[in-house]
This record gives sequence, structure tokens and C-alpha cells, in this order.
Amino acid sequence: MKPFLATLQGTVQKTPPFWFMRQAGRYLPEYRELRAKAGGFLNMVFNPDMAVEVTLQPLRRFNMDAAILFSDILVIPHALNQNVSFTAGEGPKLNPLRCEADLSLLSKDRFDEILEPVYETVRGIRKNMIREKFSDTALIGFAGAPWTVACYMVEGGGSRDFINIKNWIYTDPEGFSKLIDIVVEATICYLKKQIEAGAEAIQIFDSWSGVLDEKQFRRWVIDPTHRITQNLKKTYPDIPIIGFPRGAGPLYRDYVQKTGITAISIDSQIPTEWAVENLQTQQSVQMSIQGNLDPACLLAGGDMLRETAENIMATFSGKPFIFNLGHGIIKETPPEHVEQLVSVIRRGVS
Ligand code: 1CP
Repeated sequence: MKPFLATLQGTVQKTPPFWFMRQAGRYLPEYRELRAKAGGFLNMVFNPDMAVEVTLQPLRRFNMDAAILFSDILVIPHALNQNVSFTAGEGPKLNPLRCEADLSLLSKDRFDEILEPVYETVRGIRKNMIREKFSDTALIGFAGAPWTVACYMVEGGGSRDFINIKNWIYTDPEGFSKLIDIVVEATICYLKKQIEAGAEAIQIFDSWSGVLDEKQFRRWVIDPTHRITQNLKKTYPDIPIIGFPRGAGPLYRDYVQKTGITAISIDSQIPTEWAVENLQTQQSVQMSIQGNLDPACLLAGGDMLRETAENIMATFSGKPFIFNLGHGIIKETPPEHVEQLVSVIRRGVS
């Protein structure tokens, strides 16, 4: 079995399998070259030839144990008829939805049709991975978690304080729950089709889960994620689901116990010993953990990078563990530093 998938089932490898969040992206000159030709980020996402190529670029350099589909969490609002654009250097922009009445602007009519190129990309990646002999590499499909996707839909882009969405959840939770329901349903369809097309594992990115208090976290992070995992597991019981509730702090415990995920991705602020103690060994089956090198440490490189990576591996030695970053690769990261990290991971710790 592929080492990445075996680890998700709870087995321990000699050295940990690895991949890096945002491993396909702007830190790679070959990505930037293709991106310049594509003329727009969404053009690249919805062009299967380009999306397949960009997914495979990091594998050719670093031979990761997993590839991740090249797409974005915001294709869901886009396919639901919300206006989404990516302007270079500015991040995504959406026409914000601010109340229940605005939900009438969303439509599922063209959802499947708009996302069809993504499924074609998944099939293309699997085919090309065989052709290029990445036979031990697994393919991860993904989606944003409903809370995080809703943050962009309501704020209209990135946000500092999440004031608009927080105002909505506190003043009209029933109305807001209708938006979450729409996103839950859309996400289930999207992920099922990725699996049908050949995704071998799924990651759910909840990048903004850390802005909610305990009660709101249960309602808007744990419950919707649980609905997605239960639904996927009914149809695809063998497809592992990795949850990434970035910034959730001590609420990671609740998340692990209540969402029904298979494995947990930890951000850099989660102490690794705490994760072993509180997230891994309390389950009946040891849950695999993925993480959690600070992407800024990879940007810096040098002895500190080696030491920090070795310390992470030492904590998880003898336990099911996938090496990753605590968040996406920073775009200024020299590819040579990634190379250095890969050799440190492949050497392992005794
Ligand atoms: O100009 C460009 O080339 C676009 C940069 C870019 C890329 C490479 C964006 C815009 N998205 C992506 C790809 C992407 N996004 C992947 C591909 C696979 C891989 O990891 O290699 C994935 C998994 C994502 C997921 C994603 N998009 C998240 C969740 C993870 C995280 O970083 O927290 C989020 C929050 C987004 C939104 C988004 N898309 C793009 C940007 C710049 C952002 C973040 C904007 C913000 O800071 O709010």
C-alpha cells in the first residue's frame, strides 16, 4: 500500500511520508511561468491540462508521498453562482452575502457543469502519475470546510476581524444556518465526485476555525464537518478524511472526538507532545497526525530548519505521522530549502 495511505490507516513507516500544503504554487518558477500564460487563476483551475501539470510540478522536484489536486476552496461559491475573482497580489474578491434574503442569489443550476473540469483534472492526475511512475504517491482531493468557505462568501474576501459573518451568526443564527446547509450539501457533492474521479484521500481545510468561541465552534465547525464525514463515509467508508481546523487551539480535542475525521492536521502552534497526549493516544485506534513545521522556518532554512524538523519527527517517532507544514508554503520560499527539508525527512531520526 502507498505509505501515505498506510499511515492514515494507523501504521508506522520507517521515515514519515510527507507532502506540503500549497506545494503547487508561486514559490516554484515553473508554476509562475504557467500562471503568467494562463491569464487568471480560475482559468488555470478550470483548464485540466494546466491543472494536471501544476499538480505534478512539485512531485517531479521533490517526489512527495502525496499530490494534492490543484484547485481552490472558492470554486464552491463560484459554482453556486456567486461572483468570485482573483486579482494578482490582492487575494480573492466575492460579492458579499450579508443576510438570508441574499441567499436567493445562489443557484445550483450550473454547479456540476462548472465543476466538471476539476473532476477531469483528478482523472488526468491519476493517469499521469502512473505514466510518470509516481506509483507510491497518493492523490489528495480537498474542499474548504463550510465555516471557512462561508467566511469568504460573507466577508467578500479575506478579513481581519470577521465582523460581518460574526454579526450574522449572533443576530440571525437560523438564517445563517441556511447558508451553511447550502455549503454542506454542495461540498458533499463536490467531494464525492472527486473520489469517484480518483481522489484517494480527502482534506478539509478549516483555515478560519480559530476565530470562534467554544459554543460557536461546535455549531459552525464541528457539526457541519461531522455531517460531511458521515455522508462521505456512508458511500466511501475506505476513503480517509484529514481535518485541518487551523488555529483551533484546545478545541482541537473536541474536533478530533466529534467530527468523525480519520486523521488530524495540526498547525504550528499546537505543541507536538500535547498532540500526542490529547489527540493521538486517547482514541481507541491511534489517530494519525499531520504537521506542523512553521512555514516561516522553511523560508529561513539552515540549521534551524534541520533541528526543528528533527524535533518534530522525534516526538512522533513510532507513531503514525505525516510530515507537513503548519500552514501553506510561503511564496518567497527558495525551492532549495524545500530540497533541504526533504533530505532531512528522508534521513529520519533514530
Ligand atoms: O495567484 C495565484 O497563483 C493564486 C494563488 C493561489 C493558489 C496557488 C490561490 C488563491 N489558491 C491556490 C491553490 C490552493 N488553494 C490549493 C492547491 C493545492 C496545494 O495546496 O498545492 C489549496 C489546497 C488551496 C486552499 C485554500 N485557498 C485555502 C485553505 C488553506 C489555507 O491556505 O488556509 C484558503 C483559505 C484559500 C483561499 C485563497 N485562495 C487563494 C488565496 C491567495 C487565498 C487566501 C486568501 C486569504 O488570505 O484570505
